[in-house]
Amino acid sequence: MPPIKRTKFKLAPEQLLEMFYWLKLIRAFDLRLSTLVKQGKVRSGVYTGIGQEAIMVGTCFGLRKDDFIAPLHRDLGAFLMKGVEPRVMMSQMFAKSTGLSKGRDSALHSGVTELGIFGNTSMLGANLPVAAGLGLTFKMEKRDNVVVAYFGEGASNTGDFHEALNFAGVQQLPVVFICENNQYAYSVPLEKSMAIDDVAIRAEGYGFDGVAINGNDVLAVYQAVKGARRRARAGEGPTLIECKTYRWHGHSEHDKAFYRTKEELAMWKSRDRLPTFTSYLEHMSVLTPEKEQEIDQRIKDTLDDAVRFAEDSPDPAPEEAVTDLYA
Ligand SMILES: Cc1ncc(C[n+]2csc(CCOP(=O)(O)OP(=O)(O)O)c2C)c(N)n1
Repeated sequence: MPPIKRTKFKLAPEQLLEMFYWLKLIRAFDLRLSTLVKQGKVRSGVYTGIGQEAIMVGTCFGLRKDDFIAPLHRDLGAFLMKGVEPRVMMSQMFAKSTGLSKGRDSALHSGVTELGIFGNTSMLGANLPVAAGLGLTFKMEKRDNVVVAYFGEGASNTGDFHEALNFAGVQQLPVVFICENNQYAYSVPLEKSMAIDDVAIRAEGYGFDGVAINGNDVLAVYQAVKGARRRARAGEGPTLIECKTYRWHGHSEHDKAFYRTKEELAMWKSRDRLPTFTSYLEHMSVLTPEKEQEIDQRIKDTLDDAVRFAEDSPDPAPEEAVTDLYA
C-alpha cells in the first residue's frame, strides 16, 4: 500500500507519529518513576497518570508556546509536551538543584512562565479560578491565546471549580476546562461524591457547552479540544471537556488501591487505546515494526539520560533556600 498523505482530522502522518511518540514517552516516564520510587531514589510523592496519557497528548498537541496550561499533580506528561526537558523533569522528581524548582519542591507544583505552564498548588480546584484570571488577561489584552485548565472529577465538587466556571461563562473567557475523570478521588469512587454521571453537564449551569468523551482515545480528545480551542481563540468563550478514563496505579505510588477490585482494573486496562492506536497507525502505513523499535529505543535513551542526569545533579545548596522569594 502506498504511504498515505492525510489521515483522520487532517493530521499528517508525521503528526500522528509524533502523538504516538508522546503517548509512549509519557507512559514510559511514569513507569520508570514508579520503579525509581521502589528503589528509594525519588524524594517526593509520585502521582502517575498511567492510563491517562491520551488526555495529556490530545490536549497539548497543537497548543502554541504562548498558550497556557494549568496542570495537576498527575499531568507530568503535559509538562513534557509543553517543553520541559525530560532530564529537568526527572531532576525535579529527585528534588535536585537542576530541577524546575531547584529542589524546593519535588512534585509537580512548579510553573514555567516562559513555557506557558502555570504552577499548581495542593488545594484541589484552586488552579481553576487562576486559569480563569489568566483567560481574563488574554481577553483584556486582546490576545488570541487559550488556557487549558485541568482538574479531576473530585475537584469538580469544590467551590473553586464552580466559581471559576461561572466567571468564565459570564466573561466568555478563552479557557478549555479539562476534567480528567479517572473514577476515583483518592479512595472515593465517583458515585459517593456526585449525584450525577457526567461532570460535563455542570457546564450547562454556567452557560456554555460541556461534552463527555472517551479520554483514552487520543484522537477523540484532540478533536474535541481542537474545536474548543478554535472557539476560545475566536472569543466564543469556554468549553468543558470531560475525559472518561482510569488511573492504573493508586492515587500515588504509596497507595496500594485496595478500595478497587482486580476485575475493575483489568476491565479498564482492556480499554487502553494505545494498542488500538498502534494498529491504526500500522494499518494506515504510518508505522512499521522497525519504526516502532526506533521510537522505543529513542525513549529508552531519553529516560536513561534523564535518570543519569538527575542522579549526577547536586543537591540544592542550603543558602538557596532563601533565594527566589517574594518579600
Ligand atoms: C481542597 C482539597 N481537599 C482535599 C485534598 C486532598 N486530596 C489531594 S488529591 C485528592 C484526590 C483528588 O481527586 P481528583 O480531583 O479526582 O483528581 P485525581 O487525583 O483523581 O487525578 C484529595 C482528596 C486537597 N489536596 N485539596
